Amino acid sequence: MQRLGGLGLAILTLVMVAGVAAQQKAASLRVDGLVDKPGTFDAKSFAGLKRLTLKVDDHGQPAVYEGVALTDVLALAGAPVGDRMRGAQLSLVVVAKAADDYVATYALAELDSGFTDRVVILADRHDGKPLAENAAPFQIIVPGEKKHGRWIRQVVSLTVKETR
Ligand SMILES: Nc1nc2c(c(=O)[nH]1)N[C@H]1C(S)=C(S)[C@@H](COP(=O)(O)O)O[C@H]1N2
Ligand SMILES: [Mo]
Repeated sequence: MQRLGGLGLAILTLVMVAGVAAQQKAASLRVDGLVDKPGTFDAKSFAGLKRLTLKVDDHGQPAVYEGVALTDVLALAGAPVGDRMRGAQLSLVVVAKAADDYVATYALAELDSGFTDRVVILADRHDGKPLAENAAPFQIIVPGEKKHGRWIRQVVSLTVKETR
């Protein structure tokens, strides 16, 4: 009986370790496509990026989202942002895909601080807490839009693509 209990505890521990590993695996974001340094990034990769706080309207309620600028994440992967955002780069789009295969797209130019003051963020916190399970590990927040269809939850990848 006691041996069985020990075995049970061992299995439970294994399951928990596997669960944590799966969560850590899920907490990463693939950035690829037309970028110089495609890769898989996680919270640690973003540690050096400037943290931003956005106060937005969420279904008529004030909400606070915290994270990093989406362009900073794209820059980590060598996407053509900042000074490189001109001419031919204006035909590029960012395709964000979620764990449930939901997809939203953004023109690279509409994310760029040279074109707009609107800052789109990759959020990891909401109202001072980690994102809810159906949004974690990352949700894109686009301030100033009447519909929130592009507030894509559980983002797993960002792919820079050509539209020409
Ligand atoms: N991953 C994922 N993100 C998503 C969606 C979805 O189906 N899957 N729906 C979008 C749509 S259409 C809207 S209006 C908002 C709704 O978010 P809410 O349910 O948190 O209000 O999430 C957006 N983000
Ligand atoms: Mo929606």
